[in-house]
Amino acid sequence: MTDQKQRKAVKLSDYEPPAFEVETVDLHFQLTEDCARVRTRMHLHRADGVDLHEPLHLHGEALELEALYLDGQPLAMDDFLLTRQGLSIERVPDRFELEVHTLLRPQDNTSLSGLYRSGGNFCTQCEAEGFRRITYFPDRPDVLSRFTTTIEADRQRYPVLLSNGDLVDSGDAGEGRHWVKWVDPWPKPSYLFALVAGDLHCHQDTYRTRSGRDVQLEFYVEHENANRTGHAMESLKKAMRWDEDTYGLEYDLDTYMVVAVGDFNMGAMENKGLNIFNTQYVLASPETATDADFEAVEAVIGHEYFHNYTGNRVTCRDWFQLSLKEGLTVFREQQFSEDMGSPAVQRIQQVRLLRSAQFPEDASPMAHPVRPESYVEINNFYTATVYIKGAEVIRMYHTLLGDAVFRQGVKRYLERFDGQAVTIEDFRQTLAETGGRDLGQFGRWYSQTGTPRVRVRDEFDPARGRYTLHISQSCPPTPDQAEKKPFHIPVAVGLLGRDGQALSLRLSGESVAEGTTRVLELTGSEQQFTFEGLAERPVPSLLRGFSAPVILEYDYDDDDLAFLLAHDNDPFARWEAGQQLALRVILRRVQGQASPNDSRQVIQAFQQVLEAPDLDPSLAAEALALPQEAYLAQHMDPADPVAIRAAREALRTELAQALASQWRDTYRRYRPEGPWRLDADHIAGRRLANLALGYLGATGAAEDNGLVQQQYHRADNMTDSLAALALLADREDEAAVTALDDFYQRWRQTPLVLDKWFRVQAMSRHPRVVERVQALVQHPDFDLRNPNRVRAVIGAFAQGNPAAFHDDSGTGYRLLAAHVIRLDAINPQVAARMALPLSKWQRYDASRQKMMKNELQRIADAPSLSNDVYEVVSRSLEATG
Ligand code: B3K
Ligand code: ZN
Repeated sequence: MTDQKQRKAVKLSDYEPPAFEVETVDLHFQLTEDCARVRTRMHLHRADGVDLHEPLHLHGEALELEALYLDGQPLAMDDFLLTRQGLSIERVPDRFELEVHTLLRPQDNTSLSGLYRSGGNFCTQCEAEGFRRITYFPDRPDVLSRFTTTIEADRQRYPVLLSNGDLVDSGDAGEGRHWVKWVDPWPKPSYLFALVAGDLHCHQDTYRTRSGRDVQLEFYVEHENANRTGHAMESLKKAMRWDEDTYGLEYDLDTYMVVAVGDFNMGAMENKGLNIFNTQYVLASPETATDADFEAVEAVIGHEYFHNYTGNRVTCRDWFQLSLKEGLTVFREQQFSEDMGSPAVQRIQQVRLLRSAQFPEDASPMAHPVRPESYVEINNFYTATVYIKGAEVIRMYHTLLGDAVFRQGVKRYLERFDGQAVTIEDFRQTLAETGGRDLGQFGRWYSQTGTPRVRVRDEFDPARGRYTLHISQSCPPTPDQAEKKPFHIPVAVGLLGRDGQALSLRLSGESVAEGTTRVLELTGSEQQFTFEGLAERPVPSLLRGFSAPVILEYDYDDDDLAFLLAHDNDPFARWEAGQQLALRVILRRVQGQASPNDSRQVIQAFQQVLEAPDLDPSLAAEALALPQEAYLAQHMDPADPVAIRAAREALRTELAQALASQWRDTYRRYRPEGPWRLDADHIAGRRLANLALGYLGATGAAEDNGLVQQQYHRADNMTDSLAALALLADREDEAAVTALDDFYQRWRQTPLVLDKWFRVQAMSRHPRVVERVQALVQHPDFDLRNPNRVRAVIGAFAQGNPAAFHDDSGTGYRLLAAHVIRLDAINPQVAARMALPLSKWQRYDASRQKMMKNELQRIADAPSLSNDVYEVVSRSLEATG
């Protein structure tokens, strides 16, 4: 099935520094309708200490080589070796100039890596290894060069020609063509190179940095989207201010450009001075974007901006260090979002995502450490583990060192390694030095795979007023590692008195009690921590703020959880208590062990949240949402997604009916009055009102069904319209058909909104949803070449609708496999991502396992499989049950 040579794994342990440095790269692009010609002139020298006989290796893929000159002399075919992966020249001087002429076909590039076309424009995506699809080059992050880029194209079709850095010159090229020249003063690795050519609208503004420099801000979008960039622009200014205020980091070029394209493999890309974004994270207007979309735009704009230091000024030595830039930048993005909104709500959402996306990855054949040790295709390692577990690991540094020392450490890291390509150890070393602490053991968070379990047992000695927590840790074996050593785990705890008051904490050996939250450091496999001066047995509040990415085990009884939900002074822990209570009740139901008292307790707890005098609507909306199906499934072995759906829906219906009048009151009370506004009050109001509407959609009462329809037809914004549409999409009645038709007719010309139409249907609880998805992939607007559309249908179905995807018939699996095979021929990166739900086969019963493995095998047997999909399916099939 495979050509072994092509499938060779790259290993961290094989790292060698580059043999040649590239000082300058001068690129010349000639863009035409059927091809692009690229002339690259570069100055290279042999790195210090590298042997004279060491040949020069350049990466290159999917290129036609037209000419090659060394110090001005043309090289003949037998002067070099050309393969499908690159080009080598046996003998080169210590210092020389190389000129490479390549021909590429961006029109046919459906992989969306390298230079490609989107919506009639040209754009690039070079991370991780796309630059080698533009020219022959040492395409690795530890080769940093100064780039100059000249672009020549038809003036009318492509009035806007952009690249990194500053525009230094431009002119007429005759025959209706023009050219521009860009110089980037900052040395950078090739993965940060970018080029855009198109007919685009530009939204301009300026930002004055705190040192008084004016930076031009420019957002480029297709003309019909001209009025949808306001929010992205404001978000950028906020991000720039925030990075100055928080980390003392000021932007370092005169222009910051963002281009939005409709065909993009991920969210966005931090190319130096010229970010390229998926339209999804730039365009936002009240009619087309939900509140969640607005928040996501702000977060992703921030994320890419923050990369300018954490990623661009200091980059990664090799791709195994990916989390060095991604974990840190996600953490900075999280801090930014916390500062712009509600820290508690943000934290809850982060943890929800970690549990639904990263924990399952850790439990799958694709499990890998935050710093992986080997890969076949690096694009498969832009994962939840590298990104969001990576951010959790950074957050633990922050917790252990404290905010001030952490920020000082990050500053020192950025100064010390400015302009260099470094490692995860370099970062840890700098933090350890700054904090005067040994963080050696902490390094295991990067090298060991899996989600640790932290088990807590407690005892109270009433005679001495002493309360002891016995905390132990373990980490299950993963396909890559059988045994794990103890992690360094910060466990934030608080104690509550029986009256609900948070107690001041005094640990044994301390003379005064201090604070109501303490961070206990667990470094051994088992430790104990004793608190003194307690009049009665407290209720422990454990892992406050989710201080470590672990699974916590403590035998709370249902009353404790209800008590914590009502009283805990840590908002995250309060939310968590409610989730744990609901989780148990749902699981007992799945196992047929539910007692009527179970739902009564959840109903009471929810009622208390709804009727609390100091209700915070956005926190309440989190507390009143039942745990996600993906999270519930982790607590069942084997997982039964169909039973989980049924049990969860049954509890939802009970809550809906028992609290119907409260939901109606809440809906009326919190639904914002007057025209749409994007402020905290309105957003929180919409969130809680729409949550209430969700329950009302489940009461079965005609009055409530009518309310859903009414909201759909009267909404003046996408948040309300989509919330109602999603509820209607679960139904089979006439009203549902009318609303879906109406939405389609209204938005068929607006791709991002049409994605929502596809997504709500693919994720619906409609009884014949599988048939519906089969129809959606036949729809004339479904397009395998557009990643957003693929994610909206295939991704939403396979990842976001577990009960339907795991339908007993196996239809969901077959549908996915067939599309992965077709998509692989078009876009391997996205195909590999879509295949991931099948990789989790071990979590299900024997019959599902068999069907899932059959589909994996069918994919594996497909001719000319990409490395991307090959790596996912082969690892999945190698795993044992
Ligand atoms: N650094 C890019 C991700 C590139 C993914 C390549 N397959 C976006 C980001 O994390 O900011
Ligand atoms: Zn990033």
